[in-house]
Amino acid sequence: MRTQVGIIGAGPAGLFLAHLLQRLGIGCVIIESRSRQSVEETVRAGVLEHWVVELMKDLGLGERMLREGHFHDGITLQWNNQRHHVDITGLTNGKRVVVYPQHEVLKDLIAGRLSQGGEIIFGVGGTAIRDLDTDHPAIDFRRDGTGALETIQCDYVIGADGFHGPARQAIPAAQRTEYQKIYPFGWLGILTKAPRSWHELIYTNQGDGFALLSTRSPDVQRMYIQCDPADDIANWSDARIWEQLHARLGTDDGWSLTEGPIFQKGIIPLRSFVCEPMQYGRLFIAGDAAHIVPPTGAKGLNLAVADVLVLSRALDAQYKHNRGELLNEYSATCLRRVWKAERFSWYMTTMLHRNELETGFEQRIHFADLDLVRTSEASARSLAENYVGLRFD
Ligand code: RFL
Ligand code: PHB
Repeated sequence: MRTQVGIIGAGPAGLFLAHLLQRLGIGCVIIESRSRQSVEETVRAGVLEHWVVELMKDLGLGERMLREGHFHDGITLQWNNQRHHVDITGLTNGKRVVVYPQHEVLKDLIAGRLSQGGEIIFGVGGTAIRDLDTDHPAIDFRRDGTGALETIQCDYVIGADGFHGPARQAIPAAQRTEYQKIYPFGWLGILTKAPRSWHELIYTNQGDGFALLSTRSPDVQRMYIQCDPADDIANWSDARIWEQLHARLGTDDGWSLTEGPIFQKGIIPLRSFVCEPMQYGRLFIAGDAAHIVPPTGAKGLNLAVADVLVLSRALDAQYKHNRGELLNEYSATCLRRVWKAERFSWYMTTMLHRNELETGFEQRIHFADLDLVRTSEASARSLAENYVGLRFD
């Protein structure tokens, strides 16, 4: 099989890239190790930055998001039983974020790609990348995991295969530097069939620490609490989860959280990670393959889309004008935005979680940071600009 760009992974990075390349008239093939159903059902991110919403519309993929997404013009921060509204829209010249789940975005991207005749090969196994330091790199794979060995010959290989995929490892260890921070807490996330309890997302640091109240639809809500990342979900009965949510989200003014049946729950660890550079020869890595942020800043999916927007422009310059500078600068260009998202996600995470390894001094500094957002417009504006999505530089 021969194509211009071979993409590994049908997550947000791979699928957005395929749409961007299609619009530019550049050919590509995506291979994905999971089934279409698994990709479309995995519950992950929730918040789309302002410009990602615009991009979905530009690509002709925004119709369902505009209908079913929840447009938010602010977020609520909470500590000491008090709530504080951060006026994101007022602080960013009218920008808003949209709560529209990642798997719904993926459904729209997959349906759009297939209806345009684009190829996505689901359920592959044995993905291997080779000849990256030549001008004819290749990806080997087996259809359905066990079929005959097939090869995609291409000009460029894109590793959009997430944190555990093989692409990053294909950069020789001596040529990459990895930066990592593992947090001593994880998130326990639930989906519950209940009506909305509040009109916007609430991020709180109260009682035993962090909780997040988010939404999925008028009658399904998404909530998270910090917990021990090594804990077993079996230790968390529904009653214990609700007790913690009430304690961390409770206020003094009579507000109450509406409970409902919990139909999904799980624990994820939190980490920050960056691989530099994001390129080796003809391999370009994008999204979680190159970097991870803790979800507190709602940046992971958005950062994956930012990488492939930069990449699509660089590939366009190469194919249309035979100019390789943008491809050569791909890693440096992306990493400027990546590190700012890493900083913001770390800031939100440290400010909003109880970390038993920290001193009382550090814990109090985090509450000062929260109070600064309440009392300083400059501090609130900085948070708002980062949350809604920084401009591209
Ligand atoms: P993905 O989504 O992991 O997709 C990679 C795809 O590659 C496939 N793959 C392979 N395919 C072929 N051959 C192989 N050898 C392969 N190995 C792997 C995988 O099956 C997979 O389908 O990476 P991508 O595209 O870079 O996208 C990144 C985002 O998914 C991720 O950053 C976000 O989900 C993070 N995140 C959030 N991001 C936000 O922007 N806003 C949020 O509100 C937000 N909330 C979250 C989150 C992540 C969470 N979890 C579960 C980690 C909330 C949570 C709880
Ligand atoms: C979500 O709704 O899943 C969500 C929202 C905001 C975050 C992280 C996750 O920061």
